[in-house]
Amino acid sequence: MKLYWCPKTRALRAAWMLEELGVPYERVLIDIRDPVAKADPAFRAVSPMGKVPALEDGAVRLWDSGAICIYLADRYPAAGLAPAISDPARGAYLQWVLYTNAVIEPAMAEKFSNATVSAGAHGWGSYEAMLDVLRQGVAAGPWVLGERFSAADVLLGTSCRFLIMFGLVKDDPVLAAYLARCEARPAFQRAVATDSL
Ligand SMILES: N[C@@H](CCC(=O)N[C@@H](CS)C(=O)NCC(=O)O)C(=O)O
Repeated sequence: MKLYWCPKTRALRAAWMLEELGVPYERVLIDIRDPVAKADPAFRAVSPMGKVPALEDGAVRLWDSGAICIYLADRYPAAGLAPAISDPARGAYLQWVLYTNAVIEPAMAEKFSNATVSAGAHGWGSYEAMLDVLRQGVAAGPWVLGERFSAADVLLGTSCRFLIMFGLVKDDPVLAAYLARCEARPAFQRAVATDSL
């Protein structure tokens, strides 16, 4: 597998996921701030919008952090990072594994841009609703599915990291404690240790 990545980006999600799985992969650095690097044809064949992370696994090509985490969890079921399709926990898993890119990300964009939103019409509701539901989801812990760590935590954990790092969330004991649990995982630490040029 080839992971197209760039430090200090959403590619951290895919790197953490791969470290959790402990499977071999090759990293291909794409400096997304460099238009020449971004135009690399091999990269654009995997990531048509020129975004990282992107993953190539044989004939499979994916270029969204959520899709990559879902794909990898299902591709390596022995690691237990996704409940099986027949498992009742699959419902909650799907809900949360999609929450980052379907709800948190657009809500963060709303906040950053001071956009006026219609909570009923916009799919993510509102920034405040997004945070309330996220807090409810991770409060009991240790993970969003309870005792079971999953790919959903890779996405939610990195989202909490970005929310806190960008200063959108301050003095939030629930989210801070959840992030601390994520940061204590050796796979997370390996991914962060290599998240530089
Ligand atoms: N929905 C995508 C978003 C990916 C994305 O926007 N990545 C940023 C870096 S964090 C990027 O590659 N930006 C470069 C660009 O758009 O030019 C995902 O979750 O992977």
